[in-house]
Amino acid sequence: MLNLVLFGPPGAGKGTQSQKLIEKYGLIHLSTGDLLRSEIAQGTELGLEAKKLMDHGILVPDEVVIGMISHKLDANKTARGFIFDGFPRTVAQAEALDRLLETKDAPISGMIALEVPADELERRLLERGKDSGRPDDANPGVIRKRIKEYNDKTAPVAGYYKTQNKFTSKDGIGSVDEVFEAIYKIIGSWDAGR
Ligand code: B4P
Repeated sequence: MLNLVLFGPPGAGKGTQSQKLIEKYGLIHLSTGDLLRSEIAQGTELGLEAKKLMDHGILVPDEVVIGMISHKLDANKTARGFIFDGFPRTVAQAEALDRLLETKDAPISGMIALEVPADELERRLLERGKDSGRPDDANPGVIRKRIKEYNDKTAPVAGYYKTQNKFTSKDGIGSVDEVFEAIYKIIGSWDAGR
């Protein structure tokens, strides 16, 4: 089973690369951002609460996203593996994910972190905001808040996987295909080492 955590700041290319990885490996894509936006679109109570935070670039509470992921893991018991995109975003989420996967005897294979400088992140997200309809992509102040949330609360998650020897970092600058090729090689090196 391949269980990949795709990591990086907002706009690093996690969602973009996830689409290519799904095609290549037939994995189930679990994006907490997409799951939350689906709750918002359906107008659920969870979605309404999440929207208030997301529109300001603030992380939603750990228990909300952990509950969503747990539900999705249970609903996909026969999956070949998962891409975790935008999750875990805090150390508490990372610990909860390990506990959930322990019960399924299917640990995280590795984390790949995409490194992109803040000015390029802002440029990409504002560009996407022109037609994505996402309020959090349209406002430079909200984008900077998201990057600050990442630096304060999410960046320490890398250390969590480093202590487990599961962390690999990759430059996220370059064409989408060039970044994908590099990710593909990293995953291949895990297979070779096992
Ligand atoms: P997400 O939906 O996860 O949003 P994101 O980080 O902005 O997306 P992503 O990083 O995947 O975008 P990508 O680079 O692919 O989260 C949104 C919000 O939901 C959060 O702020 C938070 O409030 C909440 N949330 C989600 N998960 C949570 C959790 N676990 N805990 C708490 N709160 C949570 O794409 C960006 C743009 O860059 C695209 O337009 C793309 O075309 C472009 N791009 C990608 N690769 C490129 C490349 N190589 N070159 C040039 N452009 C590129």
